[in-house]
Amino acid sequence: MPVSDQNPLVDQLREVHTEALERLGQVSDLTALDGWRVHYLGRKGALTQVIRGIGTLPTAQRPEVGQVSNEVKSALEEAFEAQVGAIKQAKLAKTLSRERVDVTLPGYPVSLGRLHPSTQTLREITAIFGEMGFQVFDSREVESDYYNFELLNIPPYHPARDMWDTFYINERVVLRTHTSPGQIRAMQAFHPDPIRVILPGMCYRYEAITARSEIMFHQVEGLAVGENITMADLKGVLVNFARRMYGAERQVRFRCSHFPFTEPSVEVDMDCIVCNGDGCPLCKQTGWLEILGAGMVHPAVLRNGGYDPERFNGFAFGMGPERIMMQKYGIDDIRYFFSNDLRFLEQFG
Ligand code: FA5
Repeated sequence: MPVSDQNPLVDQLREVHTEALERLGQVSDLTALDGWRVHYLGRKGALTQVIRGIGTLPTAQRPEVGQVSNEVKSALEEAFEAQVGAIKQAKLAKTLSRERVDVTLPGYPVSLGRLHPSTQTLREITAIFGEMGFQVFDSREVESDYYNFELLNIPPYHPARDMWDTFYINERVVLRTHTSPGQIRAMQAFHPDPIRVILPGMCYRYEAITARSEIMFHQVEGLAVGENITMADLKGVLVNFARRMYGAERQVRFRCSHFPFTEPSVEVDMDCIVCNGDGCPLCKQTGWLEILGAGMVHPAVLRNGGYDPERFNGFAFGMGPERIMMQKYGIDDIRYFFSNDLRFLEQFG
C-alpha cells in the first residue's frame, strides 16, 4: 500500500488495515475471532487509538483521516463477518464428516396401533348377534339409582343390592353396576314395538380387584321383547352364540339361578374349552365354565318399561367380554386388560 507523506494518520490507518487482515487469516476459532474484533474494532481498539491523534493534525488534513478510517472500519467489519461464516462452515463440515448418515440402512420398524382386546371382543359379539337380528342400543354409564335398581325390581334396602357393590356419585346417582338398566331405557324407547337389542358398555363395581374381578369391566346385555317369546328362544340364541364364539362343538347347559329382574333366572355354563369337560384348574375341576346370566324378563320390569306383561314377554341376558376372552385364550388374570402392558395388548390383533 502506498505511504502518504503528507498525512501520517492515514498511513497509520493503512498499516492497521494491513496488519489486521494478516492476523485475521490466522484466526481459526470463534473465541480468538472475538479477541481480534476487540483488538482492532473495539471502543479502545487500534483504529480508535489512531483516530484519537486527529487533534495533532492541521485542520485541512482531518477530513481525509475521517474518510479513510470509515473505509478501513467497513472493510475490517466485512472481513470479520466473512471469517465468522468461514469458521462456522468449517465446523459444520467437520461435524457432518463425523456424523455421516448411511441412507441405505433399514429404518426402525413402525409399530402400528391396534384395537384393545375388549373392543375386538365387543365387535365380535356385536357381529354374532347382529346376524341374529339384534341391533345395538347405547345406554348411559352414569345412571340413576332408580334405573340401576328400582325399575329392575330391586327396591332400596332389598338384600339383592348386595350383589352389586356400587360406586355412588350422590344418593340418587350411581355408576351403573351392570348394563341391565339399559333394558328399561330400551323398552321406553321402543314401546310399543317389539325389541331385539344388545347393549354393550362399561360397568363399575366397588369390589376388591382380584384375578377374576375388576372394578371396571364391560358387559353386553341382550333383550328381546315381543309376543310368545319363550325360554326355548333364549336357549336357541345363547347356544348359537356360544358355538359361534367358542367353536361348533361346544356344549351349553342352563342352571337355575336368581336375578330380581328375570323370572325364571338361569346361569349359562359351557363345557370347559381347555379340558373339554374332563376337569382342569381353569374350570376348577367341574368341567364347566360360567359364561353369563339370563332369564325371562320379570313382569314387573316389563311393566316398568311400559309393556303389558299380559300380552308381552321377553328374555334378557348379560355377559362379560373380559371373562369371555379369559376363557377363550386361557388368560389367568383380568387385570392384564387395563394395566396397559403392551406385551399383553400386542398379542391381540
Ligand atoms: C349381572 O350383572 C346381570 N345384570 C346379568 C343379567 C342380565 C342377568 C340380564 C339376567 C338378565 P352378574 O353380576 O353375574 O349379572 O354379571 C354378569 C357378567 O358380568 C358375569 O358373568 C361376568 O362375566 C361379568 N362380571 C361381573 N362382575 C365382574 C367383575 N367384577 N369383573 C369382570 N367381569 C364381571
